[in-house]
Amino acid sequence: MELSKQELEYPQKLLNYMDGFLISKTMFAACELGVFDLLENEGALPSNAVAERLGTSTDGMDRLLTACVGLQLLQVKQHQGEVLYSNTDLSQVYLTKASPRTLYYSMAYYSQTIYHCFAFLNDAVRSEEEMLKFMQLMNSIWNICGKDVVVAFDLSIFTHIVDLGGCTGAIAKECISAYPQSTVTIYDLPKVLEMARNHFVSPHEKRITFHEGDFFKDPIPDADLYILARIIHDWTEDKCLKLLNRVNKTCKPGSGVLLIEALLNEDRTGPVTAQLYSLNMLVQTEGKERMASEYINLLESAGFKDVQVQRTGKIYDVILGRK
Ligand code: ASE
Repeated sequence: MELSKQELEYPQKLLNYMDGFLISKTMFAACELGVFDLLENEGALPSNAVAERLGTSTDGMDRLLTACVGLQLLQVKQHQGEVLYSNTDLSQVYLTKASPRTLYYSMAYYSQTIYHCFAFLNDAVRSEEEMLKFMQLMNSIWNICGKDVVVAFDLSIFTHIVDLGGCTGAIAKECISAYPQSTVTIYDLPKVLEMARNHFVSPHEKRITFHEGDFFKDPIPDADLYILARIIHDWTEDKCLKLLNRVNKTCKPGSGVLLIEALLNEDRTGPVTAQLYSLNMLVQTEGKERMASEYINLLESAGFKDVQVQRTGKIYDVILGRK
């Protein structure tokens, strides 16, 4: 596209884009402070009256109202030496809460939610790098707790293990090191396994294999033990049951399922780490941390029996069920 000399000398469009968020935030502030609602109910008012009614500073409100005039969200008129502000037709119809055509709630959602999410836009766009950082986080805790969770029960009777949502293979490596007879398949989404192969699992590791799939829809390969490490805590009750039922269907009698999770105490007293992680699950996922009794119920509802719980004293504990 041809750019005029004028546009190149004075990049108006870029300046408008640069100020775009100042404009949004000004409109959101006026909405949320209740400027348009007040002027709708009271008619034209001077800025000090608006400030007083809305409990703001007079100087701040005067600047906000003036900016709204510039944005054509308010109009201004002089009356007996007083400067009076009132709504424009546009703000009356769309920015007052009570209007049948109101956009007030869109403005509030943008201001309170989307605006804050956009603070992380750069990271979201760099998604590959972000995913690697997340996988490194997922991997690193097993340096501390990995050994404990795989030896909490004697798993030597299970020779072929499938780690559902096995991610970087950290648990798979712990299993083959603790159980010399075992082989482990890391089951995860294709893009996760690509990262696992490129950054985490050596191709010389012949006892570890990969299986691409979505554990909610794709076939689950045969095994005598299924491990779900920090998987159940990501999901709602419905999805946990769906997943555990799928695992149960694939299991042969005698096969096992091992959940690795940060257990909450039954009496709600702690551990504080698990309580804090549960808040993080609220922020980052659909799930939550659960008590041992809740995991036992989930496993039994999905058809597992002989469910046993073993606490490790570290962050992550283990629950073993059998078909
Ligand atoms: C998940 C585990 C984690 C999903 C998102 C997550 C962790 C952080 N974000 O399955 C690891 C646990 N740590 C915390 C703070 O929750």
